[in-house]
Amino acid sequence: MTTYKLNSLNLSKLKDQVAIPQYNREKIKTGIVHVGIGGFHRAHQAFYTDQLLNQSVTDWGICGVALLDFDTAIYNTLKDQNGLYTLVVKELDGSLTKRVIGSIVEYLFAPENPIRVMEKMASPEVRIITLTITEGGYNYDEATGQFDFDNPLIQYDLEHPQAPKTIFGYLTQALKLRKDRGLVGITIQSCDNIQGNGHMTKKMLMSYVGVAEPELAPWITKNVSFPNAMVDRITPATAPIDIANLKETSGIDDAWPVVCEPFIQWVIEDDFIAGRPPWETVGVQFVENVMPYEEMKLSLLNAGHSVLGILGALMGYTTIDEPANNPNIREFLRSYMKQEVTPILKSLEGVNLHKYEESLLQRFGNIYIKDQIERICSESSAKLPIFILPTINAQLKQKGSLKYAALVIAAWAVYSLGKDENGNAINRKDVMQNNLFEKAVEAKQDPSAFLEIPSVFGKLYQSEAFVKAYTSAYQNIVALGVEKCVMNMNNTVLKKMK
Ligand code: CS2
Repeated sequence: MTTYKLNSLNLSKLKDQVAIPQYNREKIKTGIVHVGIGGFHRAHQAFYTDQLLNQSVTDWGICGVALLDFDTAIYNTLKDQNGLYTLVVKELDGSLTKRVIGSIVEYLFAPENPIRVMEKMASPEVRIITLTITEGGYNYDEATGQFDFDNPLIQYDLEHPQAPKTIFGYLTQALKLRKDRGLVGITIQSCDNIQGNGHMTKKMLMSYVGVAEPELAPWITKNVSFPNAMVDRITPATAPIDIANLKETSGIDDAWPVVCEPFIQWVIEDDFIAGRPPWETVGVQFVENVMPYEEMKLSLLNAGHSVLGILGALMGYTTIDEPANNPNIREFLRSYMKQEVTPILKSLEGVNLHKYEESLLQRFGNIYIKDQIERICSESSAKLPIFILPTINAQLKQKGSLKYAALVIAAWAVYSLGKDENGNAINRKDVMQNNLFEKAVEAKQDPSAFLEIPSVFGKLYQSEAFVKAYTSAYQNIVALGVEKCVMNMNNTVLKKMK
């Protein structure tokens, strides 16, 4: 099979192999600036938008911004491929559905030219700035509930407003330009896994603006909207084999295709001050209040991932389907969902929580996705306060069940020592890694020491009920190993049911 390098020039040559954009990309105007062009954005928002552009919509193309030095590789790839990439959906039966996505019509590398990025955000045709900057990117301090001004990058941005490093520096200067030029307002839309992600974005940005450009604050309040949204599509990191397979089976030489599951969902509050694309025509749900959807997704799907990831890593597994298809771990996760999570969720019209849980277990168990446990466990110090802590706090309030969540946190303490149960090193990636390791070492003498990280656990260490459940789980894991512990808990439930 002839192989073609993926770029605009070769696009039409690929049309017999794969679905390609049906629109003239040169005619598409940029209406959205998106910050953070990792796999998730390219499997989700860029895919929805590509479908939209196929329907003859022309003014909602995306300008993808790579914000961090670390993003050089993806930026260079997109530049090389004129913004094109292949989305490979791994279906439940193992077949692959491939499609070249064309909705990223421009791309910028912020460290190379910060002013261009601000100018783009401030250009009149841009009406939405969307973000996937990860949970940690919001600079929220769990301990104080406030914006973390001690972060050296924030200090840097305050001193270098024209060449910032964080999203807050960029947004502030771009909004200032819009105000000074008398332009219309704009929507800033988070696509990250955070409860109330729009509220969080607004709160954090306003804190920064309050110090950096206080006179801008009233303009933002009046002219910028921050809709909350729930986003969903499991998107593992692209593996070398995915790249090789694509070349072999379709003749597409794509340096960075994106692989993902078939499921996709985006639920958004319809609060776009300067207009929005008709995304509802391609399956996006617009609702008045997205909070219950977010809560459901974060505390069941994302938390479910962390449960499987942390327990799985300790057991020596490498991909999420492995613990998900281990009957003991699967049963444990099911119990966590049923006994600790769903009882605290608000009911949602048209959503059957039981079915939602079962569909998650099926998605996690998809053997073709091969979602990396390493990806799931990365940056847990930013994830667990969002995915699991609210469940624990709600259960504490109503003096309800805690033991499943406590076991997961205890497993995380053991995980943070860096070795699995077979003595093999665990590849960890977390900005707080050293701190976590130190506390994990202390926990060997006194398990509760691990809970004394206020920026992660808040005041949890003061809760007698939690500390008790957690300490007992910790001791059991050390004595018996994860699987036996989990089996014991599952058996207790079975006995009670009899
Ligand atoms: C995962 C998410 O990062 C994580 O821990 O749970 O990336 C998850 O795959 C997505 O939110 C799915 O929508």
